[in-house]
Order: sequence, then C-alpha cells, then structure tokens
Amino acid sequence: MRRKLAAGNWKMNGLCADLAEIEALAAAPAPTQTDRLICPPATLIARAARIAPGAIAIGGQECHAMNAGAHTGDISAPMLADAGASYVILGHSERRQDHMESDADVRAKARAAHEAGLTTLICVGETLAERDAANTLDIIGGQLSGSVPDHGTGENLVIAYEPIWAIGTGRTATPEQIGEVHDFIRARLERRFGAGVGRSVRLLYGGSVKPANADTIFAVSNVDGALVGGASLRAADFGAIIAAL
Ligand code: G2H
Repeated sequence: MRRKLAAGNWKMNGLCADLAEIEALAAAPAPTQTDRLICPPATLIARAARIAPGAIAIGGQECHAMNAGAHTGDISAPMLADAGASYVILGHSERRQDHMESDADVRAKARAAHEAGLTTLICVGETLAERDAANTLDIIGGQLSGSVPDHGTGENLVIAYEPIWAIGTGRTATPEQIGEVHDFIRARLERRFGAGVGRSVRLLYGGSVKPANADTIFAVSNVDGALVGGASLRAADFGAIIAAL
C-alpha cells in the first residue's frame, strides 16, 4: 500500500515571512495516509526544516551532481541534507528549459541525491506539440529511461508527471490523459525494476492542481498525490488539496 504524497513546489517564491504558511500547515489536522512536503527556495530550507520535523518534510528544488567544489551559485545534495531536507525535485521542466538540463544531467544529480540519503522527485512531461503529434508516451518513456538512475526504490524515488502545457496555465490534463500516462509510467517502472519496486514508487500528477480539481485528479488510477506549484503557497489552498487526497 503506497502512502500518498502532497508536495508543494514554491519555485522562486517565498521570503522569511512566508514560513508562517508552513506553520499553519503543520497546525492543521495531520492526515494519516498522506505525507506532506514543502520545497521552498534554498534560502528557507534550514529554517523550514525546523518548523515541524516529522510532520512537514522539506525538500530542495534542485541539486548539483557533484558533492562540493568550484561551482559558483550551485547547491549540492549533501548540503540540502545538511540543511534538513529529505527530498529534492529534479528535472522539473522549468530547469530542463531554463538551464538546459538533459536527462543525463538529471540522472547524475539523482545519483548524488540518493548517495546523500535524499528521496528524488523526478519530473517528466511532454510539450503541447509533442502531445499533438501523438508522441506523449515515447517522450515520457525516453525521459524515464534517461533520467531515472538504476538503483531506484520505493523509498528513494518518486515520479511526477507534469504535462508542460498544464503548468501554471490553469489547464489541467483530463482524467483520461492523466490515467493513460500514469499507467504507462507504472508499467515501465515494473518492467525496469521488477513488480515489487515498480509498484511501490509513488506517482504524482502536477500542473495547475487546485482545490477545485484535486478530487477529480486523485480519483485517477496510479495517482498517489500531487506536485503543486501556485496553490501550495498558501496553507489554506494546499490544506484543501491535501484533504482531498
Ligand atoms: C507544475 C506545478 C508544480 P503549478 O510546475 O511543479 O506548478 O501547480 O503552478 O502548475
């Protein structure tokens, strides 16, 4: 039985005052079957991790493939762990697009993150042009083979399916579109890692998830939770999404 996961991706949003939203989330009734995760900007990780350890997990939004060295402006997986993070988002489409991250980059970062004891939340997703050309499953399959390292387990790996055309646009994929891709990802993981591991990896949907559409999305097969951007910034909205899980 997979636990549910509600993951908030604050992206480049959040100042010290916004830590109050994590406090408010921690004060809300704790769902028994659901893990709650906030990935704030790196500047807030250490403080966020001290708010409610055990109740609200904290994650980074990115890490370098090397553990240390001359890489100005970068942050390593051991640094994230040292600051109190237990997860890291990798391969988000905004990173793939803005920082030219390839599948091989994501895989190398994931390896470093696993060595540091972090759970990786690896993102995959197609563009609108790829969907319109009926290439969605090929694209997702390629990203999975290229980005996910060989030693994935139910504990160190979470996959987030985020159709790029649904991110921050207010457009969500239909339940049928989500179900088709999530079932495909599950089958691919089972084939690669065996049924035991393949069935234990949690699959999240991301892309304009909101309180108003959470129920519909969470009813889809093989959806174990959500990676939420804009609607995770306020505890009231994120709490409502968590309650729907
Ligand atoms: C997709 C998602 C979180 P939003 O990027 O990763 O953001 O919910 O704002 O579409």
